[in-house]
Amino acid sequence: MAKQQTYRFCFGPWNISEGSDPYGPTTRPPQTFDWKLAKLKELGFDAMMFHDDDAVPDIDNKSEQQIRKEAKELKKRLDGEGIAAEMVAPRLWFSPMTIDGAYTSNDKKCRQYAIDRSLRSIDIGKILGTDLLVLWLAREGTYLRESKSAKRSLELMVEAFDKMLAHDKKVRLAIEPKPNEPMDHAYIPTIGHALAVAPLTRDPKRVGALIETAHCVLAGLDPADEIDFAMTFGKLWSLHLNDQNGLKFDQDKPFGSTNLRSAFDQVRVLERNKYGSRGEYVCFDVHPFRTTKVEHWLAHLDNSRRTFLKLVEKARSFNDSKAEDLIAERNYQALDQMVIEHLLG
Ligand code: GLO
Ligand code: MG
Repeated sequence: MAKQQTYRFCFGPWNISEGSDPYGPTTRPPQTFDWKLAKLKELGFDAMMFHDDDAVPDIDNKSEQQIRKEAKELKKRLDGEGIAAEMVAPRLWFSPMTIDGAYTSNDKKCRQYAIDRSLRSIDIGKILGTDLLVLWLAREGTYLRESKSAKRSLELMVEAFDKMLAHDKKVRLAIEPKPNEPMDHAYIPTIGHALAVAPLTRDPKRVGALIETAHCVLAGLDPADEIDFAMTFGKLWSLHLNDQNGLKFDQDKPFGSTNLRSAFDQVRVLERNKYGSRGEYVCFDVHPFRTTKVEHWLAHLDNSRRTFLKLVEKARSFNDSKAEDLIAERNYQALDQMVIEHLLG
C-alpha cells in the first residue's frame, strides 16, 4: 500500500485577531507575540507564517543591521520551541508609501520602497530558515480604471519580482492571488494569472503560487479545481485553507464552516496530488468570529485542523472504485448522493 501522506500545519500571528472590523473596534484585548507563539505550540502546530513586521516589529524605522539582529534572535527562539518559519511576506499594504499600490504605484519612490522592503523580507526569511516569500499583492490593482494601465502594472510587477529573484539565488516567490478587497479589481486575481506571470520573470521555476479558499470563492471559482490546476504545474507551494460564504467581504471562516462538500473536494485533490510530500505546509488563514470570547480564542484554528483531519479520513475512506463505476455508467445522480451520504455517514 502506498505510504499515506501526513500533514504539517501552521498559522500566522494575525490569525489570533482581536475582532475589529470597518464598523467597530476590537472585542478582545491584544496579545503579545510570545503568547501567540506559546499558543501555537500548545495547539501542536508545526510552523508559523510571518509578515516581515511580525518577525521584526516597526521594521520601517530599523536599520538593516538591527533587522538582521532581531531576525536572528527570533530564529533562536523558534529553534528553542521547535517551531519552523513557513514563510515571510512583506506587509505592503499598511504604509503611507503604498496608498496607491506598492510595486505598481504611480510614484517611483513608492515603488522603490516596496522593492526595498521585499528584499529585506527575503533576508529575514533566509535568517529564519525559509526560502518562501509570499506575495499577497493587496494594493496592486485599481479603484479607478483610468489611473493605471494593466499592462504597465504587470511590467512593473515583473521588474520587482526579477529584483527579488536576483537578490537571492534560492528564494521562491509564492504569489497569493485575490480578486478584490482592498482593491476594486486586482491585477493578479486568480491562480491562472499568477502562473501566466511566472514565465515573464528571469527564473520562472522559482515563481509559484499560494491558494486561499476564500479568494477562489471571491473570484467565483472552485477552490478544489484551482488547487488541482496549480498542482498540475507543480506550483502550489503554500495553501491558506478557510471558508467564505459567497461574494461578500473576505470572511476567513474556519475551514469547512460554510461549504463542507467543497472542503472535502479540496482535501481530496490535496490527497490525490500528495500535497505536503515536498515539504509544503497546510496553513489556516482563518479569523475568530467577532463574537468569540477570550477563552475560546484559539478554537477556530483547532477546529479548522480537526475538520481537515476528519476530511482526510473521509477522502481516504471514499469508495473510489464504486465512484469509478458510477462515472463509467454516467450515473452522476447516484454519484452525487454517494458523496452526500459519505459526508453524512
Ligand atoms: C488577505 C490575505 C492575507 C495574507 C497574509 C500573508 O486576504 O489572505 O491574510 O494571506 O497577509 O501575506
Ligand atoms: Mg491568505
